[in-house]
Amino acid sequence: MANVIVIGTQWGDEGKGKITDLLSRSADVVVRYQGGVNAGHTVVVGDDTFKLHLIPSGILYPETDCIIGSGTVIEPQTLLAEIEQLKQIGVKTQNLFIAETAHVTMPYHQLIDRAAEDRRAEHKIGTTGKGIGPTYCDKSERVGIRIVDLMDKETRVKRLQWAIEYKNFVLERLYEKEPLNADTVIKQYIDYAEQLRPYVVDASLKIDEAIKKRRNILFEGAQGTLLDLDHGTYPYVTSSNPVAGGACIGAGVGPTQIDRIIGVAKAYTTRVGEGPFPTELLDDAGNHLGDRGAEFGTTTGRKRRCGWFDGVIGRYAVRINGLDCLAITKLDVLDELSEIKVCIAYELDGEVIQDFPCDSRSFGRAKPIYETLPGWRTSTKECKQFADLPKAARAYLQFIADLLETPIAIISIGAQRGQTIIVE
Ligand code: 2SA
Ligand code: MG
Repeated sequence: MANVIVIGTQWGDEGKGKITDLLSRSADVVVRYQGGVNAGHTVVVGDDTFKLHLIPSGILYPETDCIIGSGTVIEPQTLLAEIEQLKQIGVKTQNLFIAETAHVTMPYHQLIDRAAEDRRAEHKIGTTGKGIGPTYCDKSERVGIRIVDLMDKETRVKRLQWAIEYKNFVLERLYEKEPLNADTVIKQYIDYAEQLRPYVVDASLKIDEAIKKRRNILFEGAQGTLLDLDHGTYPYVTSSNPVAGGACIGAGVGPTQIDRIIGVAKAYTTRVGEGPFPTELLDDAGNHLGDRGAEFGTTTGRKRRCGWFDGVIGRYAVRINGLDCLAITKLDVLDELSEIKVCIAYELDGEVIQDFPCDSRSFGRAKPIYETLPGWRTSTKECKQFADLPKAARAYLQFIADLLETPIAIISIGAQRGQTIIVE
């Protein structure tokens, strides 16, 4: 297994939770390296469904260390609720660790996130409203509160006081919103800090210790390649780096420590929030994918937009992340279709292009060029190995692998742990 990064190749919600859960079995350490409570992983174990936002799904394995790394942003109330939810079902959290250098999402971040979206009106991004962008903004502006700041009993009250005063100014003057009561927020965050204290570590050091002991480390990306701040469909992106390179920065490890990078792709495409989506289906076919795939956001419950698999995006994800192999999820959602389309190139202003256009305006004008493949119209849900899949399903997967010039290593055909095919 060695040190592996798992990332989303599309706009998030590719089913990374299930794939990381699977790989967590062979991992000794699982690390989240970016994002915050905007992420949502659904893991199904038997009759139990877990919805996790910050805690890596590896937490379900008691021997696995789970680290929330420096590049993440931590909203303490949600994190503590997740810890509580796990405790109630008997999952211990003594294997959870939080980076002291991670930034903290404060109540003003959520207020500003929503107020800014309102102010942007038709230019809105469609954020999750969880305060992610404003938390990362403060990090860049160097006015953020880090976990380590909350741990320091001598200075934290002053530090919080100053930050809240500063943000109250922004809330009142810029957004005409009510200011926050500093005392209430400080009291609340000191309480959170003391509850989180047992989990706080120097995360990069902890990961380095694991590397030196040759333990297997799994770096778990949240969101997806096209939501990357630098390489996604800017401005309709999140404020962190979900791409594989983000793992090194967010976890605090050097690139030489990474052995393998796995890209997770849905057998079709979904997107939540605003922004262009060339293969989007606004007809019955799109509704069919949404219904069969239960395409609603884990965090906000928003309906996801659905469309065909986009090979241009797929090839881009292979390049940007340096993918070694693919995990294709939700293949079973296509089971009833008589025909399935795959986008193999775009037509942009009369020209055929193979490469993803980095500029959102060009991307917005790109028209998909499709190859139509036959469907299989049988259930794949019970298949145990690649050879069990219907011929047309195998051909569909091979078509994607050829198009992306990347082998498929894992296929998922349902939410249960057992509904997974490892390609030999
Ligand atoms: P933000 O809140 O600043 O990160 O939003 C910016 C854009 O990033 C998108 N985004 C996501 N897209 C898909 N899944 C995400 N996570 C949740 C999930 C989403 C949910 O796993 O299901 O529950 O709605 C996620 N997080 C951020 C967002 O839609 C904006 O386009
Ligand atoms: Mg998700």
